[in-house]
Order: sequence, then structure tokens, then C-alpha cells
Amino acid sequence: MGQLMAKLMSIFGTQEHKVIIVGLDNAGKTTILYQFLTKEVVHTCPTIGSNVEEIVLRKTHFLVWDIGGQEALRSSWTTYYSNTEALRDASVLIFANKQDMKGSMTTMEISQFLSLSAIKDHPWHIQACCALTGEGLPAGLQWMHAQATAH
Ligand SMILES: Nc1nc2c(ncn2[C@@H]2O[C@H](COP(=O)(O)OP(=O)(O)OP(=O)(O)O)[C@@H](O)[C@H]2O)c(=O)[nH]1
Ligand SMILES: [Mg+2]
Repeated sequence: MGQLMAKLMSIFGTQEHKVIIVGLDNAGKTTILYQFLTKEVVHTCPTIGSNVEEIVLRKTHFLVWDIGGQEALRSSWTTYYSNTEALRDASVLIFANKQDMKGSMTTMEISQFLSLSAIKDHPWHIQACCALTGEGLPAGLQWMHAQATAH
């Protein structure tokens, strides 16, 4: 019955995938979220707490939590990792944002700096992007979609 429900839910597109965006303050997380939703650059203030929005791509629903990255807020990130049973199967997408800025690190440099190749227990992907133009964001969303629909 559970499997049937899961199948039906996937057909009718009611299954919702939880996405948590974390990263350093000023990295552009909120700008990315609203660029996804509105295809425009919104004016942002540093996030205190979180923003939550639903993104739908080809019937796949993502509930996206964008969490403030300031140092004092980082200890609260764990409270967003509730239902960690589900997050055991999490996929990790790293946005290398602000690629328009002179001197920004390339995806290769970031991968090496963060030792991403050491991540063996989760699928991961690094995507170069610029939240101001939206460049790279659809490709990141496509990867998220592929991960979500592969399970
Ligand atoms: N040049 C450039 N600026 C960007 C880019 N993405 C975001 N910004 C700017 O960076 C600043 C911070 O963006 P936010 O989206 O508020 O950053 P945040 O990661 O949500 O920050 P916190 O909420 O404090 O964690 C804003 O002035 C954005 O306009 C980008 O790709 N290129
Ligand atoms: Mg923010």
C-alpha cells in the first residue's frame, strides 16, 4: 500500500522534497532562491532565521529552506535538519556563486579546497553560477530534479 501510494504520489506530483540552503553569509543564497522563483534579482537583507518557498519543476515539488548564514546563526542550522532519517539519503549541490566577480574561485579550485572528492556517501555536484543573471541556476535545478526523481 505504501509503495502504491508513493507511486501514485509520484504520478500526481504531490511528493515534496526538502531542500536546505546553507552557506556563508553574503554568499547569495536568498538571491539564488528568488532568482529561481521570479527570474529576477530581488533586493535582499541578511537573513535572520529563514525563508521558505516552494519550487516546482515538471511536477516535482521542492520545499526550499534558505537559512541565514551569519556566524551567530550557524548553530541553529541543525534545527532545520529535522527528519534526518530522510536526509540520510541527501544529495549535495554546491553553488559556486558570484562567478561574475573578478577573482572568484573556479569550481575546480573550490572542489579541491573543500575536498569534495572525499564525499563518498552522498551524491554531490558543484555548479558555477551567477545569481544576478541566473546563469548556471537552471543547470543546478536540473541536477536537483534528476536526483529527486532517481529515487
Ligand atoms: N556580484 C554578485 N553579487 C551577488 C551574486 N549573488 C548575490 N549577490 C549579492 O550578494 C549580496 C548578498 O546576497 P544574499 O542573497 O542576501 O546573501 P545570503 O547568502 O542570503 O546572506 P545571509 O542571508 O546573510 O546568509 C547581495 O547584495 C546580492 O545582490 C552574484 O552572483 N554576483
Ligand atoms: Mg539570505
